[in-house]
Order: sequence, then structure tokens, then C-alpha cells
Amino acid sequence: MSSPEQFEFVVVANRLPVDRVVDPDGTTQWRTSPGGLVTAMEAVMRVSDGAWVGWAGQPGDAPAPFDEDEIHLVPVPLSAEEVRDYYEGFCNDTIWPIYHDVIVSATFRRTWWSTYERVNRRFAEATAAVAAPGATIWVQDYQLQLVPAMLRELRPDLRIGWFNHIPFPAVELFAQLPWRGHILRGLLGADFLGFQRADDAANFRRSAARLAGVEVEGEVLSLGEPDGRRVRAAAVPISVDSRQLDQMARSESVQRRAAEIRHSLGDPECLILGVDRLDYTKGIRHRLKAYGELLAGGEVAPPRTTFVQIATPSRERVEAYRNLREQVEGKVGRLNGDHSPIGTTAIHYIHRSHPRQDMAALFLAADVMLVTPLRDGMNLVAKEYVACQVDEGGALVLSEFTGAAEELGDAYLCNPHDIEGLKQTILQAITDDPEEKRRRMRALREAVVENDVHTWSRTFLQALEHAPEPPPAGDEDPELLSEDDR
Ligand code: GDG
Repeated sequence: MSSPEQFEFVVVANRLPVDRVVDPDGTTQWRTSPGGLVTAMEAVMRVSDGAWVGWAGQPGDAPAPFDEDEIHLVPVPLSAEEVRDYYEGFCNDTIWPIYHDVIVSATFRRTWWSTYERVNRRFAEATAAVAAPGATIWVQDYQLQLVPAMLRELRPDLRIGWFNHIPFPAVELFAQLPWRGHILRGLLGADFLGFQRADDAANFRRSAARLAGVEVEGEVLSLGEPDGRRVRAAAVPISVDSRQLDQMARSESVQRRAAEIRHSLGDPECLILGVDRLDYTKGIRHRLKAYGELLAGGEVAPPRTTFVQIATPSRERVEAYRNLREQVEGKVGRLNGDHSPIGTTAIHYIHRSHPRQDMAALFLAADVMLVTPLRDGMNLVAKEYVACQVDEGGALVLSEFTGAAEELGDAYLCNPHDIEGLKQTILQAITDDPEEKRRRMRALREAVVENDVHTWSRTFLQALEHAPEPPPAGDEDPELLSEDDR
């Protein structure tokens, strides 16, 4: 057997950027997989020549490596049992709730943990096989926390970075995990660990100090002998391809589609929008409660004010997600039953995903965007909405508990647990003086243009290159600049 092709730059993520879809006639197609990670990393891969190691989204044998859109894709197989125990179990029913402040309770199962270890080892081995000597490896997210140390053991020559797309919890919550020590040691195999917010990085360093006996000085963690390595853990907030979204929003087809959407909704005076994966972290129930009370109080009324909620299907085999869907759909049904006049609908609820162009058109069409998570690593939807407001109109209602709130302080910030406060903030975003809205939106757009997804990846890769020291100020590696930046 010939040895696989090797690459200087390898991204390792639970999912490939495309999913394998088998049609009823048995033919296979590849479709862009959903979610924030893919949206962000696709933009990075388009400007670098590398490989992407990940699962193809279907249980069973993995297809052979192949090239798609100039990215070399290396599928990792997962059996149906591994999908259940590693992905749906440990990732989505143990880590996800603990890292999101236990909004729903976490389940601890020892069999899930051993599958998580086994699958992480498989990812590490697949990566070691395609990494050129001294290659840069960028491991993504909470599904692969053991990969850094496993990979270092296999290939000490590699430069290894890891980025956490979700929050890192307070030490008191992280400490609940029976496998906390293993997870910390897995992560500490990296040279650089990136987090969405400074608080997430600080939470990690505190956990490492308290639970793994690591010495911490500033952002640098010193591992004890015999290793003696030093690792840096710092914030590198992710962003969106703001230039591409801006161009898309200015295009004639998206402008026309936005007008069509508004027209099909009866040309409301105020179109309110929510776009989320159907996940309990996103605060959809709290949002509906607040909106329902505004409807009941007559402070908003269809068809003048219309609410569209897109809830993209997600993790439908995990019980907490099935329960959430029932609750959300029950609530929307009740609110529409109580408040929709004949011929119009108070809340348009859509449980389907949409093409990217349609998403841009929806963002463009919306007067008020509701982003009200109870906890969210960043929330790219908030930044996408801002990037699409090319006429500087629109108003963003944004939860304080998102990573995005750190940069987007000019949004209409809210605490989604405070239903009364949330109602007032929504009303303020609807009724505020257009000049004030424009002032806020201009400031938001500046923030999103300044830190776009290319800045994010460049910052991460420079931090990785120089770790454990921070990169020297003004250090710009031309190799890492995108075409547009040159
Ligand atoms: C995780 C973290 C962090 C949604 N519906 C459709 C669609 N989307 C796209 C959005 C956006 C992405 O999916 C969702 O990203 P978010 O950031 O809002 O949320 P998560 O999926 O939870 O992402 C999060 C992110 O990773 C990145 O680090 O920000 O905190 O939880 O891009 O536009 N895209 C299309 N059709 C849809 O129906 N095409």
C-alpha cells in the first residue's frame, strides 16, 4: 500500500466540511455540513493549501480520501455505536451541557468515555499519517480534547494548536467531570490553546492549576518534569467573512430576495428575526416567552410586527433536543392560536435549513434580530446579521452571555433570564430613534469588519507559531495573509 499524501497544514475537526448524503437510488452526494465551525473554517481553508481530517457524517466505513474545492479531505470512520456513545453521548450529553453552565443536566457514562478515548485516538492516528514533518496542526473543538496529547506522543515534531468553539466552564463545573484530569492532560499536549473569550481561557488555566497541578504565570502554563513544556492559553475570538457577506447582501439577487421575503410576509412595518440551531443553549424558549407577553399585552401586533424564527434541526437523537423541539413547537402553536388574526401569522416558525443566499436575504430583510442565548461560545449569527446590514439599518438584540457581546457592546444587550428586561429591550430595539439605531449599527459594523474570520485565523496561527510566547506586536506573516489582504 502506498503511504498517504502529506501536508504542511492539517485541520482536524469532528466533522468534515461536507456530509455524505446517500440518495434513495444509492448514489452518493456531498453537501456542506451545517454549523458555525464549518462556516468559519471554510473561509480559512479557501486561502491555505492543506488537508482536513474529519467524520463524513454517516455511520459505517469511511470513503477514501478525496479533494473537494481544493481541500484534501480525509474521512475518519465512526460506527453506529460510536456515533451514539462518542458523539451523541459524551460530546453532546456530557461535555456540551457541562461547558454551557449545565442549562440541562449532564449525563456521565463510563462506556461513553471509553468510546470518546478510542475515537480521539483514531483521529490522532489519521492526522499523524497525513502530517508532513514539522507540520502545523489545528485541532478543533470539544469533541477532540484528547487529540493534542495523543498526537504529540505519535509525532513530537508537530506544532499543535487547539481551538475551543464553545465556552470553557468555571472550575467548579468542570471539576464535576469524572475524567477532568484526562481531559486537561489531553489539551496540554498542544503548544497553543485558543478560546473565544479571555474568561474562557482564564477558566481553563484555573482548572489546569487546581486540578492538574500545572504552574500558571499570566497566559502560560508550565508542565512539570519530565516534560517541562510550556503551553499558552489565550483568547482569539472567532468571526465571520464580513467582506463576503457584505458583498452578498449588496448583490441584486439577495436584495430582490429580501424584498420578496418582506412582501410574502405582508410587508410588515417591523420584521423581527431569530436564527438558531434548535439548541437549549440558544434561549429560544425565553425569547418566545418574552415575545408572547408582548403579543398578549398588545405591545406588538401582527401583521404590523411579524416574527420569523428559523430553528435549524440539530442533534435530534439526543433526548434533551427532542424535548426542546416539543416545547418550542407547542409554545409557537399556542401563541399563534391565541394571537394570529385570520390571514396572518404572529410567529412564522421554520424548522428547516436554508441556502446561504436565503440566510443573507433574511438578515437583510430583518429590522430587528433577536440573539438571546443563555450561553454561547461566540454566536456567528449575530456577526452575520451585522455584516449584512449594508444600509446601516437594523437593530441587534444580543444576550450578554454570548462571546459576541464582548465585541458588540453597541448592540441592545439583554439578560435573557430577565423576561421583563428582555421585553423592554426588544421594544427599545423596535421603537428607538432611527439615528440612534444607525449609530449603534455603524459601531457594530466597524467591530465586525476589523475582526473578521481571516484576522481570527491569522491571529490564531501566529500565536501557535510563537507559542508559548505571544507573537511580537505587528508581526504579520505574508504567508498567512489572504488574497484580499495582500
Ligand atoms: C458553535 C458555537 C460559535 C444556521 N442555520 C442555517 C445556517 N446556519 C449557520 C449560521 C451560522 C452557523 O450556522 C451557526 O453558528 P453559531 O455561531 O450561531 O452557532 P453554533 O452552531 O452553536 O456554533 C458558537 C461557533 O461554533 C463558531 O465558533 O460561535 O458559539 O456554539 O454561520 O448562519 N446556515 C445555512 N442555512 C441554515 O439554515 N446555510
